[in-house]
Order: sequence, then structure tokens, then C-alpha cells
Amino acid sequence: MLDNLEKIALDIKQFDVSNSANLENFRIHFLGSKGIVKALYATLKDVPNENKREVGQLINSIKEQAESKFSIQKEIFENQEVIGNKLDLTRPAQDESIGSRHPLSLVRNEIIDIFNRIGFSVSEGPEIEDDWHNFSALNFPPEHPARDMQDTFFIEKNDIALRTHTSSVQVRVMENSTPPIRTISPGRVYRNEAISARAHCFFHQVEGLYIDKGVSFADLKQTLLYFAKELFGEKAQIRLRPSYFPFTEPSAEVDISCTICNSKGCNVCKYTGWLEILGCGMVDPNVLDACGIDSKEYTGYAFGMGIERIAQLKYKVNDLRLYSENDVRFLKQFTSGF
Ligand code: 2NL
Repeated sequence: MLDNLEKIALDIKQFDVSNSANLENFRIHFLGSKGIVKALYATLKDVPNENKREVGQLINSIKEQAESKFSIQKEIFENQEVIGNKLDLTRPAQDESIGSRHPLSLVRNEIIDIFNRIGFSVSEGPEIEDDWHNFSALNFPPEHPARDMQDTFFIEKNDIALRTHTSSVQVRVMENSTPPIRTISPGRVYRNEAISARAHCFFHQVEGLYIDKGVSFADLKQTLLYFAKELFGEKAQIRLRPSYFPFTEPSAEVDISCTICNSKGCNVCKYTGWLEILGCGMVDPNVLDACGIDSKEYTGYAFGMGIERIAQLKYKVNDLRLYSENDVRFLKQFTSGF
């Protein structure tokens, strides 16, 4: 039965509908009152109960494939109306249907624009990294749990892995340039996690890095306040809570005032009035030195945020899997108006 359905799907795909007569034959053959689709539905009563649902869905899908091929081709023929033997060249053009940008691209581009306006460049780097750029240069001790197979996708034993953050890009920038450095690195990163509504084995980050003489925590705080207001509106406020990362000292977690309920308390901010959106801190002197920048001369700040998280807040997305399932019903909601 399943083989047969596959064969029918292939026949639909391959059926020649290059002229109107063939298209009519196609319709009669697959969709007509004595056609194949009708016959398939008739066989459903003989399918064992436990398989009915699955087979029913497959037949529905075959029907949709035939209907869609028919209507697309019919429209093409209708649009090719001829005057005498010639195409009507005065006929107004049909609108091209435009695609839409992915919500993660929209948010990434918006973040890039905000930081471009205050002098940050964009840097990119490889998704397959070595231990040095992903961990060691960033002050991860040899036994740090993030280096574990349970957390990181290794490609070659203990050394080559899929990057777990885009800090690895910034290590490369530090190694290859002299301060002042002001850059952000957007990109895809990977973690060895089971996929669910709240976690995925890959996601997207933007990290920022600013290194110069005399860069202070106050610079960091003010830049992040500017960022929050640009992204979420003039009323946005931020608060910093002490935290820990191997690569920054001191480190902080940054919350923004909940833009969904104006900090009154709602289920998105769990009635706290605050939403956690990024992590940050002053670059640990060990990291500067490891990357060839003299920590006695220079200081810097860095921060990192998840793009999915911000897109979730902006567009009220409740399941991370939607970002990578390519469901057109989700994606077409982001079509821009032009
Ligand atoms: C988070 C936190 C962070 C950084 C990323 C960074 C990069 C270099 C040196 C020091 Cl090269 N730090 N990046 C710093 C603090 C936090 O990310 O929660 N990300 C999603």
C-alpha cells in the first residue's frame, strides 16, 4: 500500500501537463469522479484501524499534491491568454510573490545595525573550531564541564569541535589585530542538547567586544542601556546582576524591563517585571594575554546574547523548534510590506 502511494506521488510529479489537453487528462486521471484519488479513499475502509490515520494522512497529502499541481498549471495557462496567435504584451504584469526574511535574520540585522551606529564592525569565523579558540584562549580550565562530550559536539577527539559560542571568532580578531577593537560576531553555535520547545542543539548568538586603553564597566553599562532602548524602545530599562563566566571578570547577567507588561508582571517575565537577555563582563586579563594583547596596557568589555531569545520576546514565539522547521505558515508571517 505504502509503496503504491509513493508510486502515485511520483506519477503526479512526472505527469506531463505542458498543454491544456494534457492538463485536463491529468485532472480526470487523478482528481476526476472515477479518478485515482477517489479510488484511494475507497480503499481506506480495508486498512486496519491502527494504520487508518497514517494512510489517511498520506492520501490527503497525495490529493493536495495533485490539486496544487493542477491549479498552478491552470493559472499559468490562464495567464497566457492569447490574442489571435500572439501573447498580449500590453497585459499588466503579474505581481511576483516575494519571500520573507527569517525572524532570526530580522533580529540579527537589527542588532547589527544598532551596533554599527556606534562604531562596531562585524566579524565572522569558522563553525568548526579547535580547542584553543573555543576554550583554552578563553580561560576555560582543562576540566571545565563545557568541554565534556555531553555538552559539546566533537568532530575529532578532544580537539576539533563545533563552536559552542562565537567568542571563538573574537579570539581570532584579538590575535590578528591591535586595539582599539570594536566588533560584534553574529553566528550559529552548537551544544549537545536534546531538542525541545526550550532547547536546541544549535542556536544563534551575537557577541560583542570592545578593547582599548581605559575601557571601563561604566562604558559597558551605558552601551547596553543604549542597545536596550534602541531594540525595545525609549522606555526600556536594564538591571545587572552579578554572575560568572570563565572569560570575564567581573561578570554580570543583564535583564531588561518587561516590554510585554510594562514591568507590571506577566507570565512571560514570571511576574518579576524583568527579562533576562544577555551576559557580559570585563574581559579577563588572562584572555587578553592569551590572545596577544597586553593586559597591563588595555582593558575591554564583552557581552553575548541569544538571538532566538530576543526574537521570542519580539514576536511572541513559544517554541524554539519553529525557527528551524521551515513551516511556511510560520515563516510567511514575517513578510515585509514593500
Ligand atoms: C551569554 C553570555 C558572554 C562574552 C559572552 C566574550 C568574548 C571574549 C572575551 C570575553 Cl573574546 N567574553 N564574550 C562575555 C560575557 C558573556 O555571553 O549568555 N551568551 C548567550
